[in-house]
Amino acid sequence: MNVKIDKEGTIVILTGAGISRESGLDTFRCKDGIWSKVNLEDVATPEAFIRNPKMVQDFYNARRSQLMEDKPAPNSGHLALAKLEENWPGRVLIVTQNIDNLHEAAGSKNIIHMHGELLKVRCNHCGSLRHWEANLHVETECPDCAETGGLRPHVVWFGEVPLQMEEIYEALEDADLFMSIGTSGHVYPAAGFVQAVTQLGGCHTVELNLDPSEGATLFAETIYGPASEVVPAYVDQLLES
Ligand code: BJW
Repeated sequence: MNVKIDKEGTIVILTGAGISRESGLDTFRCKDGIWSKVNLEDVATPEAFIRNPKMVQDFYNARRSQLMEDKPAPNSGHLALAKLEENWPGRVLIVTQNIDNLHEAAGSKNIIHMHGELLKVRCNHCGSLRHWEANLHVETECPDCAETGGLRPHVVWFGEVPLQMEEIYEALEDADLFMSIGTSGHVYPAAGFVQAVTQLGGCHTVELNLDPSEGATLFAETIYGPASEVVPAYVDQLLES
């Protein structure tokens, strides 16, 4: 860490699939990642859900079952961020692109899931939003309006607007430290956050990732290695500084 952050300051942490990889969850764009096995146009767009809802439901059913059955545990990267929130005198906000529940399992409280949550579904007919652990089928009836065909995973597909964007940009405006962890920087608007805080001024930016991301040169500080190692080390430095 090459600067001192005000102890009362706000820390905004963007996380991506890389932080959950050592917990056994696949990333998207690594060599063996999700997009090497399935076309994103077939499963992660609203058009795909209209064209072939079964294929989309099956894709998310498999990932939901993995969370429910394998019960992946948070790793030391997730745990370090929970420790930071617990011990940092200022505000700590995690903005995660991940739809898994590993930040919650680690004990973090202040979390925005900008790309949604795998254990939630919503109804296109009545708009209800529910915690959901079972498989979802095209004919599954909505428990609130009893319509079929409307229930969908509560996730943000390409072309849809990510969640809680106003809250995220407000936090970025206040940020004294912006940390980006385990994300490749391919997907906007998340990939644009580093530029946004840099333009606002007064915010230190750091990338913690396995490899340099698309936007690596935009960060003031970069640290490369597995999240389970580099995140706890960085958090300890912050708390000791
Ligand atoms: C490790 C590690 C270890 C590995 N330790 N690190 C042209 C230009 C600009 C933008 C656009 C454009 N054309 C279209 C767009 C917009 C589009 C977009 O960005 N497209 C790009 C592909 C170009 N974006 C959208 O459509 C978004 N909506 C939008 O823009 O709305 C408009 C709007 C915005 C704001 C206000 C108002 C209006 C929606 C994006 C939805 C993304 N959805 C997905 C799938 C749904 C969720 C799910 O199924 O899980 O979200 S796509 C997928 O990518 C998923 C992820 O959250 C997201 C990001 O991936 P992530 O997390 O970065 O993973 P990877 O695999 O890419 O990277 C992993 C990294 O970890 C790597 O760097 C590794 O090195 C590292 N790593 N092991 C540490 N052990």
